[in-house]
Amino acid sequence: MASKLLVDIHTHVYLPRYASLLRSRTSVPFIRSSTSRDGKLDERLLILDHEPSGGRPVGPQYWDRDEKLQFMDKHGIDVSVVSTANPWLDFLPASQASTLAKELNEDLEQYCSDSPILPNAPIKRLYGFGLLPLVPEITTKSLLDTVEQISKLPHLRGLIIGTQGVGKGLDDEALDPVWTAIEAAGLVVFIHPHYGVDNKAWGDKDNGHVLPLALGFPFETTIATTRLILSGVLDRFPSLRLLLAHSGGALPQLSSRLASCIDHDPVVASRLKHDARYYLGKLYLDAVAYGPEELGFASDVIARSGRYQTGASVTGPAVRSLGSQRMLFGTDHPFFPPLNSTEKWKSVVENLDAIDAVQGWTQTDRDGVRGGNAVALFNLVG
Ligand code: 5CU
Repeated sequence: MASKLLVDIHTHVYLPRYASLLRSRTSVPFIRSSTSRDGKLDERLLILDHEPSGGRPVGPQYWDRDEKLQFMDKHGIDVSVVSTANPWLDFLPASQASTLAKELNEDLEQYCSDSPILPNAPIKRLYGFGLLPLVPEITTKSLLDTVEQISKLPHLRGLIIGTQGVGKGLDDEALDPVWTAIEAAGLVVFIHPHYGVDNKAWGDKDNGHVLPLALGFPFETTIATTRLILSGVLDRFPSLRLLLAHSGGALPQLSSRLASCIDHDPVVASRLKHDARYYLGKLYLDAVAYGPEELGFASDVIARSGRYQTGASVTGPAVRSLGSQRMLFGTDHPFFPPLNSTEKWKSVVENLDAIDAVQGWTQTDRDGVRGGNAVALFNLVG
């Protein structure tokens, strides 16, 4: 039964405590509240730089658990592994981030543990990724205490992190004790973007949020993960389980170029234990790519990395199947709501259709990407 579940591993929440914090602020990130002439509360979310037209409408779908469950029911999603949405605690001073991380982890545990049990499987409908207070000047002790807290909360199966680390990115050696603790606890690390790349790259035309979200977000993940690989994190922590948002951004497309640049660079050539493509095969990617060709390509790249792990070349139809085992369905809810009222969200339907249409994936592979891989990765057995 469990292998046929539809599991959404990329789905966000602003827990009520976090939404209250955003309401109490007047600069990004914040929620701006006003009352319209007919007396209705109008709330707008401003989390990115240059939010167009005074922010985006937000409502209970961002914080209310019943709304999450209704969204899941509408789209046939059995289980969601929910994470706090960006920008997490990045903008807070260390002491506040430390306290709030602990509180939000408890809140998320409650959010999940009070959720219904699936009718035909002894598992809950909601699990979660906890938060670490990854901000400058935080103590290592605070980070380690929070990893320990998350590992003891039964419905939290991983943690979500941005790309900043404690201010110097994910290739900062100061994070080594944290990777050690996460690896030992067996928690999945979901790497998610928020900052994009330098806004100057987007030019002067008003393209709304298209460029920062379509390109900036995935490029940020690509750069952060590449830096992490280059710094040898995956050599020092070979059992670390990293899940990349948006199918790893441009990393699958660029991994052979990366390998070649490393081979030709006197500073880096001897630093890593393996060819760069080896590390691709250690990653997990969400299947939030919206197209079957992109999913197929990413799965090929991941499978091909087996060649660099075992020396054996993987060929034929088995390649795609192998790669599919590291890809997991996601929706990005509550972001990307439909602009016009529709029964189902296009962003969800497209991602599901893409999984169905990847050439060379068998039904078993599709079932894995839809949920079986998540059941295994997050140990969703009860
Ligand atoms: O639309 C957006 O701004 C976002 C966001 O901020 N975070 C995310 O995960 N998806 C879309």
